Amino acid sequence: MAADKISIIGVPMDLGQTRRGVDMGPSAIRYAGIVERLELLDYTIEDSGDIEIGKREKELEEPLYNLKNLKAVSEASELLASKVHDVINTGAFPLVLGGDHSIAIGTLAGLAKKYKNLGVIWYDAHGDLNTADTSPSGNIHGMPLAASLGIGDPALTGIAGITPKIKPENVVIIGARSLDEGERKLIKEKGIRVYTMHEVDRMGMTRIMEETIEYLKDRTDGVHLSLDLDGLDPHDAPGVGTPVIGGISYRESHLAMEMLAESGMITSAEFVEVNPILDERNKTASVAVALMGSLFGEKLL
Ligand code: HAR
Ligand code: MN
Ligand code: MN
Ligand code: MN
Repeated sequence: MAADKISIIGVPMDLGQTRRGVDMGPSAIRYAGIVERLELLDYTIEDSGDIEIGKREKELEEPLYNLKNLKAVSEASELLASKVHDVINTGAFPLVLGGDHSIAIGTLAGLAKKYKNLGVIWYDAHGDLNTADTSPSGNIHGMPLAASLGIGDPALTGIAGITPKIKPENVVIIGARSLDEGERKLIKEKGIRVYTMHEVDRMGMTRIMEETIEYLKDRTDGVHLSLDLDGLDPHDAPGVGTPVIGGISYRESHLAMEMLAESGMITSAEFVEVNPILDERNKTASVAVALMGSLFGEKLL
């Protein structure tokens, strides 16, 4: 990895969706042993604790035009953006633990202050490319990739005073199998590179990662991994709020992380949507920790 110090930022965010429990994701991942696991790999680990998240808006006050908890999500995003930027400035690798996927808005905002050509690997069953106009749910965790591309409400696209944070040609989505109509349209319109589950089946993870690494290598000045645990099959990662059958396996995911580790190109990462309330004996948090182990260079032999 690019740094020998890793700084963990917990984001107990659950306001980007409506199921309770995903705010306990950072605790579940710590309980599953993330700090100890990465220390074994000879990194210096700093756990910066959790950032503060505001309150859920009352049903009566919401939604502000199909954007649930917009104000609180927007405020938390600003806070996370400055935290991430502070971490980068110390030279450490920012490792962000969610929380629902709306936190990516803040993470990418913080990264955009430094990286002008940031690459993003979006490992997810979903595209997260909705806006208030296209979202079937009004849940902001279905919108962070659109917001980071500068598409959507200014309260989400304008975090940290930079719009957009990333360019469509620097994004690679892997594992998609649940895309809404508006998301499909946007993918075609913007020419975003997507490896759906069809490609995972057909090409295999090895070729997908080889292509992804080759594609991002020369065009970017840093690469962020945004890993939504629902990208994995619910059999391997049951503790997520919006499971979709037919996902990426545990082994394929390890392979992907190992190839990213070998590439040395990842400069920041976030692991999101771990919900211990919906989990089976903290299995999903443990899977997240195992994948982080591989991402940071753990080897079997
Ligand atoms: N696409 C749907 C929506 O916008 C479902 C999004 C589910 N989201 C996540 N993020 N877990 O990947 O509501
Ligand atoms: Mn997601
Ligand atoms: Mn998802
Ligand atoms: Mn492994």
